[in-house]
Amino acid sequence: MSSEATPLQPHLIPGRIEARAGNGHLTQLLLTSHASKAEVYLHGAHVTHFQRQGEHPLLFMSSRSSFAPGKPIRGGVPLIFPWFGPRDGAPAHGFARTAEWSLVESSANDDATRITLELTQPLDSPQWPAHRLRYRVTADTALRLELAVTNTSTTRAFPCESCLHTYFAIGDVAQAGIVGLQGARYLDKVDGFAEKAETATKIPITGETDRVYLDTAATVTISDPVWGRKLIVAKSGSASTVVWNPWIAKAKAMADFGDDEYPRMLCVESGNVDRNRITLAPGATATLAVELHSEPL
Ligand code: TA6
Repeated sequence: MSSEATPLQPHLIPGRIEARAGNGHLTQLLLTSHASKAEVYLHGAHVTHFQRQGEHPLLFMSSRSSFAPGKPIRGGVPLIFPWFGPRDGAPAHGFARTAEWSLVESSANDDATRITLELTQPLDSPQWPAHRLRYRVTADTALRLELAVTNTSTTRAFPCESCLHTYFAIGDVAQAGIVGLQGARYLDKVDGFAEKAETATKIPITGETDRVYLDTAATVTISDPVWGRKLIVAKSGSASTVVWNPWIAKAKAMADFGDDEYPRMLCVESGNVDRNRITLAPGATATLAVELHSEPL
Protein backbone atom coordinates (compact mmCIF):
# COMPACT_ATOMS: atom_id res chain seq x y z
CA MET A 1 0.00 0.00 0.00
CA SER A 2 1.51 3.34 -0.91
CA SER A 3 0.58 6.73 -2.30
CA GLU A 4 0.94 7.54 -5.98
CA ALA A 5 4.32 9.23 -6.36
CA THR A 6 3.78 12.97 -6.55
CA PRO A 7 6.34 15.39 -8.03
CA LEU A 8 8.85 16.77 -5.54
CA GLN A 9 9.90 19.90 -7.39
CA PRO A 10 6.99 22.18 -6.46
CA HIS A 11 7.71 21.62 -2.76
CA LEU A 12 11.48 22.15 -2.82
CA ILE A 13 12.97 25.43 -1.58
CA PRO A 14 16.63 26.02 -2.51
CA GLY A 15 18.85 26.08 0.57
CA ARG A 16 15.96 25.08 2.84
CA ILE A 17 14.30 21.94 1.45
CA GLU A 18 16.35 19.99 -1.05
CA ALA A 19 16.20 16.45 -2.44
CA ARG A 20 18.99 14.04 -3.37
CA ALA A 21 19.69 10.36 -3.80
CA GLY A 22 20.52 9.13 -0.32
CA ASN A 23 21.70 5.74 0.87
CA GLY A 24 20.54 2.92 -1.38
CA HIS A 25 19.61 5.64 -3.92
CA LEU A 26 16.46 6.25 -1.88
CA THR A 27 15.08 9.79 -2.09
CA GLN A 28 16.35 11.87 0.82
CA LEU A 29 15.05 15.31 1.77
CA LEU A 30 17.43 17.76 3.44
CA LEU A 31 15.84 20.32 5.75
CA THR A 32 17.91 23.34 6.77
CA SER A 33 16.82 25.91 9.34
CA HIS A 34 18.72 28.69 11.13
CA ALA A 35 19.29 26.42 14.13
CA SER A 36 19.43 22.90 12.72
CA LYS A 37 19.58 20.40 9.90
CA ALA A 38 17.46 17.31 9.36
CA GLU A 39 17.32 14.45 6.86
CA VAL A 40 14.15 12.57 5.95
CA TYR A 41 13.65 9.67 3.54
CA LEU A 42 10.42 9.25 1.57
CA HIS A 43 10.94 5.56 2.34
CA GLY A 44 8.92 5.10 5.51
CA ALA A 45 8.75 8.91 6.02
CA HIS A 46 11.87 8.11 8.01
CA VAL A 47 13.71 10.89 9.83
CA THR A 48 17.34 9.72 9.94
CA HIS A 49 19.13 12.82 11.21
CA PHE A 50 18.56 15.95 13.26
CA GLN A 51 21.35 18.14 14.58
CA ARG A 52 21.45 21.61 16.04
CA GLN A 53 24.43 23.82 15.27
CA GLY A 54 27.32 23.02 17.60
CA GLU A 55 25.66 19.98 19.18
CA HIS A 56 25.97 16.21 18.87
CA PRO A 57 23.39 14.62 16.57
CA LEU A 58 20.09 14.09 18.41
CA LEU A 59 19.38 10.74 16.72
CA PHE A 60 21.31 7.45 16.48
CA MET A 61 21.66 5.72 13.13
CA SER A 62 23.10 2.22 12.81
CA SER A 63 26.09 1.95 10.48
CA ARG A 64 24.61 -1.40 9.39
CA SER A 65 21.14 -0.14 8.50
CA SER A 66 19.45 -1.33 5.33
CA PHE A 67 18.29 1.26 2.82
CA ALA A 68 16.22 -0.84 0.45
CA PRO A 69 12.62 -1.18 -0.69
CA GLY A 70 10.64 -3.35 1.67
CA LYS A 71 13.21 -3.12 4.46
CA PRO A 72 13.02 -0.85 7.54
CA ILE A 73 15.76 1.66 8.28
CA ARG A 74 17.56 1.02 11.60
CA GLY A 75 17.82 4.15 13.70
CA GLY A 76 16.41 7.68 13.48
CA VAL A 77 12.63 7.69 13.96
CA PRO A 78 10.86 4.62 12.53
CA LEU A 79 7.17 5.39 12.03
CA ILE A 80 5.16 2.50 13.45
CA PHE A 81 1.61 1.98 12.11
CA PRO A 82 -0.95 0.31 12.21
CA TRP A 83 0.43 -2.32 14.61
CA PHE A 84 3.28 -2.38 17.14
CA GLY A 85 5.56 -5.41 17.51
CA PRO A 86 5.49 -8.75 15.65
CA ARG A 87 2.46 -9.98 13.64
CA ASP A 88 2.00 -13.45 12.13
CA GLY A 89 2.75 -13.44 8.41
CA ALA A 90 3.54 -9.73 8.30
CA PRO A 91 6.53 -7.45 8.98
CA ALA A 92 7.02 -6.30 12.56
CA HIS A 93 5.77 -2.81 13.43
CA GLY A 94 3.38 -2.42 10.51
CA PHE A 95 3.64 -1.36 6.88
CA ALA A 96 4.05 2.43 7.18
CA ARG A 97 7.80 2.33 7.82
CA THR A 98 8.52 0.47 4.57
CA ALA A 99 6.01 2.26 2.35
CA GLU A 100 6.92 5.04 -0.10
CA TRP A 101 5.43 8.32 1.14
CA SER A 102 4.75 11.47 -0.90
CA LEU A 103 5.84 15.03 -0.19
CA VAL A 104 2.64 17.10 -0.26
CA GLU A 105 3.44 20.37 1.54
CA SER A 106 6.46 22.42 2.57
CA SER A 107 7.29 25.77 4.14
CA ALA A 108 10.31 27.66 5.43
CA ASN A 109 10.37 30.83 7.49
CA ASP A 110 13.06 32.66 9.46
CA ASP A 111 13.24 29.97 12.13
CA ALA A 112 11.60 26.75 11.00
CA THR A 113 11.66 24.44 7.99
CA ARG A 114 8.68 22.11 7.62
CA ILE A 115 7.53 19.33 5.30
CA THR A 116 4.40 17.21 5.25
CA LEU A 117 4.50 13.66 3.94
CA GLU A 118 1.42 11.62 3.12
CA LEU A 119 0.48 7.97 2.78
CA THR A 120 -3.06 7.02 1.79
CA GLN A 121 -5.19 3.97 1.19
CA PRO A 122 -8.17 5.50 -0.64
CA LEU A 123 -10.48 2.49 -0.40
CA ASP A 124 -11.40 -0.03 2.25
CA SER A 125 -9.53 -3.33 1.91
CA PRO A 126 -10.25 -6.65 3.64
CA GLN A 127 -7.48 -5.92 6.17
CA TRP A 128 -7.83 -2.17 6.69
CA PRO A 129 -10.40 0.60 6.43
CA ALA A 130 -9.50 3.40 4.02
CA HIS A 131 -7.17 5.85 5.73
CA ARG A 132 -4.83 8.80 5.26
CA LEU A 133 -1.62 9.43 7.18
CA ARG A 134 -0.13 12.95 7.17
CA TYR A 135 3.25 13.32 8.87
CA ARG A 136 4.59 16.80 9.52
CA VAL A 137 8.32 17.15 10.22
CA THR A 138 9.58 20.50 11.51
CA ALA A 139 13.23 21.40 12.02
CA ASP A 140 13.90 24.45 14.16
CA THR A 141 15.50 24.59 17.60
CA ALA A 142 13.78 21.26 18.20
CA LEU A 143 12.67 18.34 16.05
CA ARG A 144 8.88 18.37 15.96
CA LEU A 145 6.97 15.39 14.56
CA GLU A 146 3.21 15.21 14.14
CA LEU A 147 1.44 12.11 12.79
CA ALA A 148 -2.23 12.64 11.93
CA VAL A 149 -4.13 9.42 11.19
CA THR A 150 -7.56 9.84 9.55
CA ASN A 151 -10.04 7.02 9.09
CA THR A 152 -11.45 7.92 5.67
CA SER A 153 -13.75 4.89 5.60
CA THR A 154 -17.42 5.85 5.70
CA THR A 155 -18.50 2.62 7.32
CA ARG A 156 -15.73 0.91 9.27
CA ALA A 157 -14.07 1.77 12.58
CA PHE A 158 -10.27 1.50 12.59
CA PRO A 159 -8.56 0.04 15.68
CA CYS A 160 -4.83 0.76 15.31
CA GLU A 161 -1.54 1.23 17.12
CA SER A 162 0.99 3.95 16.30
CA CYS A 163 4.41 4.88 17.65
CA LEU A 164 7.30 7.22 16.85
CA HIS A 165 10.10 4.78 17.61
CA THR A 166 12.87 7.31 18.29
CA TYR A 167 16.50 6.17 18.58
CA PHE A 168 18.42 8.78 20.59
CA ALA A 169 22.20 9.14 20.27
CA ILE A 170 23.84 8.68 23.68
CA GLY A 171 27.45 9.05 24.84
CA ASP A 172 27.22 5.87 26.96
CA VAL A 173 23.88 4.26 27.78
CA ALA A 174 25.32 2.55 30.90
CA GLN A 175 25.74 6.03 32.43
CA ALA A 176 22.41 7.40 31.18
CA GLY A 177 19.17 7.68 33.16
CA ILE A 178 15.48 8.16 32.29
CA VAL A 179 13.39 10.53 34.40
CA GLY A 180 9.62 11.05 34.24
CA LEU A 181 8.16 7.55 34.38
CA GLN A 182 8.10 7.00 38.15
CA GLY A 183 4.66 5.72 39.19
CA ALA A 184 3.69 4.53 35.71
CA ARG A 185 2.83 0.88 35.09
CA TYR A 186 4.71 -1.00 32.41
CA LEU A 187 4.84 -4.32 30.57
CA ASP A 188 8.31 -5.81 30.97
CA LYS A 189 9.02 -7.59 27.67
CA VAL A 190 12.22 -9.15 29.01
CA ASP A 191 10.20 -10.73 31.84
CA GLY A 192 7.35 -12.34 29.94
CA PHE A 193 5.40 -9.07 29.55
CA ALA A 194 4.87 -9.03 33.34
CA GLU A 195 3.03 -5.86 34.40
CA LYS A 196 5.01 -3.85 36.95
CA ALA A 197 5.02 -0.46 38.63
CA GLU A 198 7.94 1.89 37.98
CA THR A 199 9.42 2.93 41.31
CA ALA A 200 12.67 4.56 40.13
CA THR A 201 12.96 8.33 39.93
CA LYS A 202 15.82 7.86 37.45
CA ILE A 203 15.75 4.56 35.52
CA PRO A 204 19.22 3.13 34.78
CA ILE A 205 19.96 0.94 31.76
CA THR A 206 22.04 -2.01 33.01
CA GLY A 207 21.07 -4.73 30.52
CA GLU A 208 18.54 -5.55 27.79
CA THR A 209 15.62 -3.24 28.47
CA ASP A 210 12.28 -3.46 26.66
CA ARG A 211 9.40 -1.84 28.53
CA VAL A 212 6.00 -0.57 27.40
CA TYR A 213 4.86 2.13 29.85
CA LEU A 214 1.11 2.59 29.69
CA ASP A 215 -1.35 5.38 30.48
CA THR A 216 1.35 8.03 30.74
CA ALA A 217 1.38 11.42 29.04
CA ALA A 218 4.54 12.45 30.88
CA THR A 219 7.45 14.30 29.36
CA VAL A 220 10.56 12.12 29.66
CA THR A 221 14.11 13.35 30.16
CA ILE A 222 17.16 11.25 29.31
CA SER A 223 20.32 12.31 31.14
CA ASP A 224 23.53 11.73 29.20
CA PRO A 225 26.48 12.71 31.43
CA VAL A 226 29.11 11.51 28.94
CA TRP A 227 27.97 14.06 26.37
CA GLY A 228 26.97 16.52 29.11
CA ARG A 229 23.37 16.90 27.94
CA LYS A 230 19.82 15.89 28.63
CA LEU A 231 17.32 14.93 25.93
CA ILE A 232 13.75 16.12 26.36
CA VAL A 233 10.91 13.99 24.95
CA ALA A 234 7.69 16.03 25.18
CA LYS A 235 4.57 14.49 23.62
CA SER A 236 0.86 14.95 23.00
CA GLY A 237 -1.81 12.53 21.84
CA SER A 238 0.22 9.65 23.26
CA ALA A 239 -0.59 7.40 26.22
CA SER A 240 2.33 4.95 25.81
CA THR A 241 6.09 5.38 26.19
CA VAL A 242 8.37 2.52 25.16
CA VAL A 243 11.95 2.21 26.45
CA TRP A 244 14.34 -0.08 24.59
CA ASN A 245 18.00 -0.96 24.50
CA PRO A 246 18.95 -4.35 23.00
CA TRP A 247 22.19 -4.67 25.01
CA ILE A 248 24.79 -7.26 24.01
CA ALA A 249 23.03 -10.47 22.94
CA LYS A 250 20.17 -8.83 21.03
CA ALA A 251 22.61 -6.41 19.38
CA LYS A 252 24.57 -9.37 18.04
CA ALA A 253 21.36 -11.02 16.82
CA MET A 254 20.38 -8.06 14.61
CA ALA A 255 22.04 -8.09 11.16
CA ASP A 256 21.29 -4.39 10.61
CA PHE A 257 22.79 -3.28 13.94
CA GLY A 258 26.47 -3.26 14.89
CA ASP A 259 27.52 -5.55 17.75
CA ASP A 260 29.22 -2.59 19.45
CA GLU A 261 26.49 0.01 18.84
CA TYR A 262 24.15 -0.62 21.80
CA PRO A 263 26.11 1.65 24.24
CA ARG A 264 25.51 4.65 21.96
CA MET A 265 21.73 4.48 21.61
CA LEU A 266 18.53 4.45 23.62
CA CYS A 267 15.00 4.27 22.28
CA VAL A 268 12.35 6.35 24.08
CA GLU A 269 9.30 5.93 21.90
CA SER A 270 6.00 7.83 22.00
CA GLY A 271 2.72 6.34 20.77
CA ASN A 272 -0.45 4.45 21.58
CA VAL A 273 0.19 0.73 21.80
CA ASP A 274 -1.19 -2.41 23.49
CA ARG A 275 -4.10 -1.45 25.72
CA ASN A 276 -3.53 2.19 24.72
CA ARG A 277 -4.35 1.39 21.08
CA ILE A 278 -7.00 3.71 19.66
CA THR A 279 -10.14 3.03 17.60
CA LEU A 280 -10.92 5.69 15.03
CA ALA A 281 -14.58 6.08 14.09
CA PRO A 282 -15.32 6.68 10.39
CA GLY A 283 -14.11 10.18 9.51
CA ALA A 284 -12.18 10.64 12.75
CA THR A 285 -8.58 11.85 13.04
CA ALA A 286 -6.06 11.27 15.85
CA THR A 287 -2.79 13.20 16.08
CA LEU A 288 0.34 11.93 17.81
CA ALA A 289 3.05 14.56 18.30
CA VAL A 290 6.50 14.84 19.88
CA GLU A 291 8.91 17.71 20.43
CA LEU A 292 12.49 16.47 20.82
CA HIS A 293 15.47 18.62 21.82
CA SER A 294 18.58 18.62 24.00
CA GLU A 295 19.75 20.95 26.76
CA PRO A 296 23.03 21.17 28.68
CA LEU A 297 23.02 18.82 31.67
O1 TA6 B 1 10.13 -0.87 20.67
C1 TA6 B 1 10.92 -1.94 21.14
C2 TA6 B 1 10.79 -3.09 20.16
O2 TA6 B 1 9.45 -3.52 20.07
C3 TA6 B 1 11.73 -4.21 20.61
O3 TA6 B 1 11.02 -5.33 21.08
C4 TA6 B 1 12.54 -4.52 19.34
O4 TA6 B 1 11.89 -5.49 18.56
C5 TA6 B 1 12.54 -3.13 18.68
O5 TA6 B 1 11.20 -2.68 18.85
C6 TA6 B 1 13.02 -3.08 17.25
O6 TA6 B 1 12.10 -3.70 16.41
P1 TA6 B 1 12.52 -3.86 14.84
O7 TA6 B 1 11.36 -4.53 14.19
O8 TA6 B 1 12.77 -2.47 14.31
O9 TA6 B 1 13.78 -4.68 14.87
